[in-house]
Amino acid sequence: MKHTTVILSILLLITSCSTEKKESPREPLKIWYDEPALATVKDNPNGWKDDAEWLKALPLGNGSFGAMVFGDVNLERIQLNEESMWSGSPDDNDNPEAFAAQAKIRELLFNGNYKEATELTNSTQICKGEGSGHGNGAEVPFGCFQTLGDLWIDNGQKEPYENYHRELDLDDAIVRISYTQNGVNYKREIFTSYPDQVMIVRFTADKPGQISFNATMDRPENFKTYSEDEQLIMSGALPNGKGQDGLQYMTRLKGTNKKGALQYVGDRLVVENADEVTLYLSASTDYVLDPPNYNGRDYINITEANINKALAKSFDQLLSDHTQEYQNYFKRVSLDITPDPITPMPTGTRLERYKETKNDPHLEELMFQYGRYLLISSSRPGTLPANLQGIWANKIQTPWNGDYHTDINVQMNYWLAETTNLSELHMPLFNLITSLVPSGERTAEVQYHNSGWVLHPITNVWGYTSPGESASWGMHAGGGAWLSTHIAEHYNFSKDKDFLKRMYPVLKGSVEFYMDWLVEDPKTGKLVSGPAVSPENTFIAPDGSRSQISMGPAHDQQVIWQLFTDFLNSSKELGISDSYVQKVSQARNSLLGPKIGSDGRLMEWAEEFEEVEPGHRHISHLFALHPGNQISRIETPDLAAAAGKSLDYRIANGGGGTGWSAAWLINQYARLGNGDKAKSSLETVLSKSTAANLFGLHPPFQMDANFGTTAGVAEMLLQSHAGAIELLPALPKAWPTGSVNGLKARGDITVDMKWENGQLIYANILAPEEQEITVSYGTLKKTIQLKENEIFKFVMDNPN
Ligand code: FUC
Repeated sequence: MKHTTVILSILLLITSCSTEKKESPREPLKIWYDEPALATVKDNPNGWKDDAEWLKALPLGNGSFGAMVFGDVNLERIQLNEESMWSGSPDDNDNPEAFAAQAKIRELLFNGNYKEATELTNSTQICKGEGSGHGNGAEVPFGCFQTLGDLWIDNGQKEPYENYHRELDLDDAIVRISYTQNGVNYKREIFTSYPDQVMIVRFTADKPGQISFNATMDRPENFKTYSEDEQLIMSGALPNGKGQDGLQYMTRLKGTNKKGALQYVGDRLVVENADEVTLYLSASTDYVLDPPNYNGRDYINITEANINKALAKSFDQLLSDHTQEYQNYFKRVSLDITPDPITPMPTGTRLERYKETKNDPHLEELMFQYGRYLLISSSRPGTLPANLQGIWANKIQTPWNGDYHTDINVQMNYWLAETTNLSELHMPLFNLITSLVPSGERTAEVQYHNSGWVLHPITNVWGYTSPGESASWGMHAGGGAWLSTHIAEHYNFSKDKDFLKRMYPVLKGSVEFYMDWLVEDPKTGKLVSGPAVSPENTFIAPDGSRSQISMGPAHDQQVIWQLFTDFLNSSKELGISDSYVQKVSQARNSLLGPKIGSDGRLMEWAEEFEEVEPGHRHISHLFALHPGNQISRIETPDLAAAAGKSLDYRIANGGGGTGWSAAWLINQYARLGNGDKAKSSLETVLSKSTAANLFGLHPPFQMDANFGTTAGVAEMLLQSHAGAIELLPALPKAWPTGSVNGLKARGDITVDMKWENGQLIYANILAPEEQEITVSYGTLKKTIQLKENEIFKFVMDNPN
């Protein structure tokens, strides 16, 4: 923050510069190991089984291209991904029989006939066709995100090695490997460049003529590898799920050498006795996020042009362009939660030790920054959004098709985007949402005879918007509302009015669907959603049957409330106050709102049902607490207390166990101002749901836990959802001293903070535009006037 500073001292006047921020040298943000991930251990072909070695490999990515580097000495394996490597194709899964049964289902539900209503929902409301193939959709039209293949580099040696080190440096997004073999010190440096759209792999040695290897590329199916024009090419087509070829792809590999020989022989690149070798790899597909055909990218020429452009640059130039572009995102935020120096220890050992001690602030800092690293690596302007595995998948059948689950998972991927200062990286999600409108309109019309657009709990890159193939999880029409709330969040943080104008029709289209979808509960007169599930949870109905289907589950009610509220605020921002806005405002006021049950917990369903699984991983009825803002400890303390009881109860019953679920709890406890419980959920993520390479585990591997954890830590330190900017709202006792720079609050406000002995020392607050804001710290609340681009220094004097 290099701007003029305005200082306000709170409590006691202070002008001393002793509170000035001192830049202390930060610990290196490295994930490192003293042994390789073994490339010789084969992947389990079962997509649902994690591969322990793959989960030791180090991820690189430029938003669309991903690589997992094993760093094995004699056989290097770099597993490759391209974000659009999806089998399947666009398909019509909307069920024209659905509408006719809806009135009957609602009547049954209102009359308490859950068993019959559930049966009728199952037989009439689900999608037509095979849906997601029960999460195994590689061969059906839904399709599956899958591996691009592997680059294998075999040096033909068997001798022992020593001094082994491999690392991923989050500061520059480079993997470095070094070791000594036969008295030669070898090095590999690997990075994936966004500006140049290539992966670069450089091999060097400290003695001449020591680099020899055979390199090839393959994948489990649907490929051919050959050499052409002094390049190695792997290309093929994926099945479209209808018996034909679908997506086409190509990967090109080119090598350059200093001394020695380099040639292309059949499906191999052969290097002999070189001093240094650099490999350039570029991949693309014919996919375009453009319905209805989703194709037309000139992938053959694109890969060729990328390689040629990269060849024209020096290695140093490629490296510095990559580093600069990457650091422009990464360096915006720094976090330091301990004054203690780091004890050097390989990350795997550190993680194992954490499982015992639950105490390693450096690992927690690393995990926080890793989430940011992973978002930068899997989501950049112009790419597809990060999916269930970011962009990293090593199988043909990725769990749950590596799709976009819209009943928590893809939303969680983007919670950190705004708060951790990566707002531009949110854009791929909006491109996806916009692309879903045409098929979502068709689904709204065919399934429900409604206007607007709708989306259920899953989608893919082919515009899937129908319900899932089982009503128990698939009858969730709230996906569109939840996704649309991200539009307002992006605007709230960025204040980008052009964005809001552009996305307003999408937001309105979502509102239109729910305006038609809501019906009046004959007993209460309140507007309720249904037939609907509370994401993936099951209750015992009064008739003793087990069901997921009801009218007005809290989650739907809350996401719709949030959507309507966002729409009303957005309309105001854009100066729109027509009769439709009035109608939405009235509807919002008639919605069935959050209710507290007889046991003091926030109710998950409109009636007080017993849950089949009281520790269920989804905590969807607390959406209003986080990420929504209908409930807050300031505005609605009773509801917040009830939400707290629900959380505690879930945990007491074994909940919050899967990676993303525990990550959500960090955020929810942070919203409740309970830093110690938030920290305890962070401990759960790290000790139970984190792989050796710090990837989140459901299990299987799922990246939402990484993103949700980073968002949770940010939420512990800064909040702005309830009007005021809350400084250190949920600081745990375990982090008494620290600092954070570059976090974002709503209003395009950047905040740096420093604290000691658990007390805030100062906060530097900066906005690009003049505005009046309220800042709170504990019970202290101050209204302050921010001036354009001037740091407001909020100083606590003698906080103890
Ligand atoms: C939701 C969750 C599952 C899993 C899947 C990808 O269905 O209920 O736990 O995370 O998404």
